[in-house]
Amino acid sequence: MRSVLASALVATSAAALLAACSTPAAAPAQVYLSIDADAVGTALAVSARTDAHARLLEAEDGIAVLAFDHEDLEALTAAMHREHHRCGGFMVHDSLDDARASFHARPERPPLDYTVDRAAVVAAVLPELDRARILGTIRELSAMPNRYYRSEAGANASLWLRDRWRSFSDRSDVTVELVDHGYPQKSVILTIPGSTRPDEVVVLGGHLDSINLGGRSRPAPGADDDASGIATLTEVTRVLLAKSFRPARTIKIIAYAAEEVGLRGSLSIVKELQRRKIDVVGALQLDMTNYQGSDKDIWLISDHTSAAQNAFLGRLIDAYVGASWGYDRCGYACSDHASWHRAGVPASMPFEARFRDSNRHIHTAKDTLETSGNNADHAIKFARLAAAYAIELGKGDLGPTEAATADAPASRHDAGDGTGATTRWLLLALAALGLAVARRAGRATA
Ligand code: IPO
Ligand code: ZN
Repeated sequence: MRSVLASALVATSAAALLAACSTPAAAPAQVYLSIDADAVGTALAVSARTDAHARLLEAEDGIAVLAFDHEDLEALTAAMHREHHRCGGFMVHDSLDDARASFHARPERPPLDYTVDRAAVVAAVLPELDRARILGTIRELSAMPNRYYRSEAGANASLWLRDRWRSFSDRSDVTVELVDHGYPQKSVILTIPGSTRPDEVVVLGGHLDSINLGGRSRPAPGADDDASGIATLTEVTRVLLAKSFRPARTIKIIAYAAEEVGLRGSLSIVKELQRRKIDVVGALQLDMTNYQGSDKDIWLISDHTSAAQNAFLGRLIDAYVGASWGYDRCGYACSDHASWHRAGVPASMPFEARFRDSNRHIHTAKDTLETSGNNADHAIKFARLAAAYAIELGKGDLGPTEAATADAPASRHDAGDGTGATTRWLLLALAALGLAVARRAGRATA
């Protein structure tokens, strides 16, 4: 069924298409794009501005595949935004076969049972989530000059995040690794292995990179897009580890590189996990959590996601988050959930606003904490949801809490359970007794 090619051609500027089709082989740094067929003209026009000349190769079921120069990717992101009011809207692949696989998402794996039966664990974790820490992390990430996937600052952001995540636990079973994709920025993956079902993996992710569509050298604070998602995940991870969470299933927290230029980091991670035949049972994407633009709080993206898992998220919001929610759509390849969905993994994306009300400063120097309200009052709702998702899909329990071992102030914890305080009083009393006995003994010998 290659007939959609015809509609793609209609939607395409004939001149750009002719120019593109008559050019010889593309430049060496060629990648393959999958893109909504109605945006083919945009991609070809972008490419025609440079000498790189893209070629439309195939189209099927509303998706087109093009050969494209990777130097033109930022310009394509900008053009998709300008002409189609889409953020992203295309995937970048290394091979034609990978690109072709985008014509149809793989059928979704058999649905899970999605039980909600970990209320006690969720109740112990949620009160520890701290909006001030989310705010602090957004502040730190957005203070970097940019987190562009090909810049030194973007590479440093990966190291910074790895170190932050590593600082949350000295458990030997918890690992934090960098994933090298062949460009400066690395993805970061923290893994908490499952206790009883380690072969089933639950993924929570967001993207680490940022972009300024006005040019690579301009500031790209990306406070909302997507420091907010990374900061939300970071706080959830901190609390799960502080509470010694021992999931039954394996949990992976992932900060993807290079989302803004065709979901490149997530596509390569999904491909690698598929190659290793790893059974990912669910993926949650947090891309923009801190700008409240609409009447309802949380918007579940209904296209290119899992209806069954979305319904589960709705139940989690009602049971644990106490926020209002609705459904909205965001189009082809709008964030990293699409990489999972394409592979047949149930994927969801809870979003900060309706698409039409979402933060209009993203991809500019104005995507700052100031333009998203200077607080983390919206992001905290997504932290509650993500923690509930990790617990109710990961299952498992809390281990013995080493409450006072970490850097946390001991007094706060003692106030809660009283055992630390009691021990200290006992020791003090014993010391006093010992002192008195020693004095008396001293006097006796004098
Ligand atoms: C985005 C995501 C969902 C919706 I609805 C609207 C906008 C932005 C996202 N695609 C992006 O730029 N991520 O980097
Ligand atoms: Zn973005």
